[in-house]
Amino acid sequence: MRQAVQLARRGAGWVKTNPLVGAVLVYRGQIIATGYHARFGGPHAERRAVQSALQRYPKRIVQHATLYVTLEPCTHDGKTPACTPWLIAQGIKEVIIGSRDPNPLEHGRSVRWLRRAGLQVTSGVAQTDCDYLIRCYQKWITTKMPFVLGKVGMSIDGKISAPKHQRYISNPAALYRVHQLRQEFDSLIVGVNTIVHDNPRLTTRLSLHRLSHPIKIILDSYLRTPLSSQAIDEHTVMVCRETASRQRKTAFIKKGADILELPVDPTGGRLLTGYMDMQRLLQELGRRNITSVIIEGGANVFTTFINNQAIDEFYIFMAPAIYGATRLPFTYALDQVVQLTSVQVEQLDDNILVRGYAHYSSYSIS
Ligand code: AOF
Ligand code: ZN
Repeated sequence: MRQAVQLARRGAGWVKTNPLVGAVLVYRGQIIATGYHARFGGPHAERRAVQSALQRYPKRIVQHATLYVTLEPCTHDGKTPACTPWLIAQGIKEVIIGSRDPNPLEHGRSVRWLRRAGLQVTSGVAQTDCDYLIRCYQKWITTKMPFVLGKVGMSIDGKISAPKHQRYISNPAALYRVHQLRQEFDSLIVGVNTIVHDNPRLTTRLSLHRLSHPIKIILDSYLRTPLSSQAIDEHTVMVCRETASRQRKTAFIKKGADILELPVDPTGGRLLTGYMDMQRLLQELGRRNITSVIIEGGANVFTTFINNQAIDEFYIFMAPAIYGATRLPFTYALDQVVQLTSVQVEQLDDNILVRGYAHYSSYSIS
């Protein structure tokens, strides 16, 4: 199953809004075929694995092999015909499943169907890894809002802006990891201040290909972003208030960028990003088939999203440096306390990555 998870990752950047899925076919302890979902609208992982085995082995062997698949096979016809009846028709006898499909059209249906047809089915194998693989898909298919990952590069004392002479806080190993994340995610969000101060390109610098460019979303209530910023192109969405200048809106449209206007948050002054409504933003992004987003900062954006309980997972990269009080902190005053769970700690040369799911509770002074 672990091998199937690794295979599934190869679909990253290619399959949205579908899940990443991998499959492995094992006969007498040997892997005889593998498959993964490689492209949106393309054949599913389990079908590719079984088809590739059928091309090379007698049907009898394939039928007595065990199919490992990270996600339960589908039962409905979508862009491709349903896999469950096809697997039954091929005479497969044993299926081992990682995750249940969170798609409301599925969710356990195939397990019941396969069992009724006499197949031996085990589910929940390596489920933590398989669930992690589909966390973005899971959020989007059940809420129609994107999965939100907060990516923070900080010093040991929690500062996210480096002193002038230093270009990057994080080391090359950590930066590589960030570019891998950008390859996997549909979009990223930054605040206008980050654009003004750092003028980042916000591209994935791995020479990996993907089906479509990651969408760069810039939160900029009054469209203060300089038109010459490197991040502005036809893959950029400028998020602003309805009241932002019409002239500026037109200028960004001429540069190929999209404009997304947001109303003011009804809860009022809690929000720092020009009082724009972040829940509305996520709903709007979900409606545009964006299943995942990385929040890249800065402090205003992190604070706003945390106070809205809107970050699902944190990736916090810590560099061995102490910058002191004159540098920008990761957050301003919070009215939520964040606790990370399912925490993983990784050492990346001299940097440390701490990652985990976010759980929120109100800040109360007692
Ligand atoms: C995938 N890849 O390997 C598996 C999926 O429109 P379709 O035919 O591609 O169906 C998409 C649905 O199929 C998806 O939402 C999920 O419920 C199920 N399983 N999807 O893209 C796969 N096994
Ligand atoms: Zn399928």
